[in-house]
Amino acid sequence: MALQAASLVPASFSVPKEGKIGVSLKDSTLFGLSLSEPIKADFSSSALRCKRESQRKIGAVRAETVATASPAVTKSAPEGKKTLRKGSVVITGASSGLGLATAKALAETGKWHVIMACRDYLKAARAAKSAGMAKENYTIMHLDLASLDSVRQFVDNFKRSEMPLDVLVCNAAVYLPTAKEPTYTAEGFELSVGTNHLGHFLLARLLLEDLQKSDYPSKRLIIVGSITGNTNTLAGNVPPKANLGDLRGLQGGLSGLNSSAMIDGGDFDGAKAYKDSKVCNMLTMQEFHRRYHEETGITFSSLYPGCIATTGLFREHIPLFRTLFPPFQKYITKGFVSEDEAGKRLAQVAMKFGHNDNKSMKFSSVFISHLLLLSFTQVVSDPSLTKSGVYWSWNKTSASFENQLSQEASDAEKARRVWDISEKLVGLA
Ligand code: NDP
Ligand code: PMR
Repeated sequence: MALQAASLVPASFSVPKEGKIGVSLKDSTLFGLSLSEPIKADFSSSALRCKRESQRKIGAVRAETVATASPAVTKSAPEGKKTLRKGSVVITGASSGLGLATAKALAETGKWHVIMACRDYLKAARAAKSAGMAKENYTIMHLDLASLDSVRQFVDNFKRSEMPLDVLVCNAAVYLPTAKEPTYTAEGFELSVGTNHLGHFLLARLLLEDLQKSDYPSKRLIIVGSITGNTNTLAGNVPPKANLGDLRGLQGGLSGLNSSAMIDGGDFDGAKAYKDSKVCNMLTMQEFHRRYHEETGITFSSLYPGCIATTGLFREHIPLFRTLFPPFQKYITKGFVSEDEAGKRLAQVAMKFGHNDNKSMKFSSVFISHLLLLSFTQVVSDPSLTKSGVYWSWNKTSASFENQLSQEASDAEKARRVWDISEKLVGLA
């Protein structure tokens, strides 16, 4: 009940309290590495690719929320100077890790209002406070991706709030590498794929029309992917490898009853289920692009932000893993990236022209010369980040580049089938 009561409350209403190559990763295994097996050693290149509220409360939200449904660009008299309203971005799983860091990075610009779509209201409120986010820059709304009812409720609440939607970031995820048996979402889907893929699939589909309505200079749908779902990399070759097979498990509803809990129909493996879910995330982004980019002008992107080895994603892993994983990624693979840096990367993908959205309207010669200079130093986000249908990664100097997806993660026919089956599972078809 507390969550429901808090689900639509803007920040100002909150009560702030503040591989193994060849062996399974379960139990006592650490990095899943069996030294007897050869590793496809391309370290250098892989690092590179490497909830309802009364109308009264809704009225209060309208009154308190900075991001309103006013036109994106307004002329303020008397100078007739053009001003851009705040962008409005929904970020799932913004209560920790990458989602929180991204929310912080966007809120700090003063140009974005962040809707933190989180399952734990108090955790999100404390996180935003300790990140130093100013109350006028965010709203917390309840969303539990492991329940399709909750997803629908969130969408309903969001629409009632009449906030615009300019960017949707599908970031939340669970990773259950030590689970021996599958656990399930409210509707009975295996939890990792149910949360990471199916919850986001329904959310993105239901919010597509809101994105389409946006008059903001950039409207975007971003789905966080990962290197570990891409078998064209060393990291993606650490077993268990992602593999959606012929989708028989997904087709069967991932219920573990009459069908397998795994997409490919195999035995349950929590680490593989996560990696499979990431493949679904990356396929979904591309299928959105193929179906809707031209018609809607929405930019669809996925990304691998780097290995953020310190986040809560690894909370279910054995303690020794959690101790050794950050130094392993820092000093051995050199794929490590801090939460702050990863947040800036994702924020870059969310913002059209990075730090210079508003300035880009002023075509002074000073600005142009600065832009030319800065573009060489990557301080200005890469304008190519505006391209749709791309899986972004960053190199060691933190420059973004368009990365190659694995064969399976770029299989258009598989993407179409995952879309069609997912539609049925979430009740859209
Ligand atoms: P965290 O565990 O820190 O963040 C995950 C977020 O998802 C948390 O806010 C969590 O909420 C939320 N979440 C989990 N389940 C649900 C649910 N049912 N409904 C709503 N929210 C939920 O991990 P990261 O920040 O590392 O992960 C963020 C994204 O980055 C994921 O998509 C992950 O796959 C991706 N990624 C991470 C990498 C890494 O190295 N860490 C590398 C590549 C990709 P709560 O706080 O309540 O638990
Ligand atoms: Mg990996 C360049 C090498 C590289 C990179 C960038 C990652 C990222 N990993 C690399 C290599 C290796 N890892 C190697 C050689 C091993 C065997 C020793 C290894 C092992 C390993 C394990 C056991 N790595 C892991 C795990 C996990 O449990 C993490 C995982 O798969 O989560 C799904 C993980 C990760 N390695 C990464 C990244 C980014 C992760 C976790 C996050 C994710 O994909 O979302």
